[in-house]
Amino acid sequence: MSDQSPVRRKRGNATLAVIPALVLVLAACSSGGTSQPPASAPASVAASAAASHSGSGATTVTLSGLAFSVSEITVPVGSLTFINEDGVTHVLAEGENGTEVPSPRVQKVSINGGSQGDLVFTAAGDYHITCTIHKTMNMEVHVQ
Ligand SMILES: [Cu+2]
Repeated sequence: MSDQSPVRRKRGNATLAVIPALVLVLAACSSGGTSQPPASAPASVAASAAASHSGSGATTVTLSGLAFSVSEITVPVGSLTFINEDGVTHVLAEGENGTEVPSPRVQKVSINGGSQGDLVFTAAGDYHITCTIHKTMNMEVHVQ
């Protein structure tokens, strides 16, 4: 199908709106097999803006364009809030590339579009977090 279309280089905010649609198509046609990450490059830019990382415990990560606003984050033990700005549901779980680990240390959470939800980290450590619906969504949470 259309899974061969390479994700275009984005050159402005306008293009960001196109990326979700592209990723949707890619995710739907996952039979392509190639697991090249979708335009994750702009994440670093959006990251600093979208992630409030005050260190006061009030930390959030935004889900937008089928991507995490940050590729990794360091937080204290406790809840980490994810704000879903997409129009689709994201199911966040401990794992990678859409697959939850066999014995997750974190209760996965389903977050509807336009809603928010928390992952609760009860122990320090490094956690890979993925969306079980959109396997290209991956980030790392360092819990202290
Ligand atoms: Cu998702």
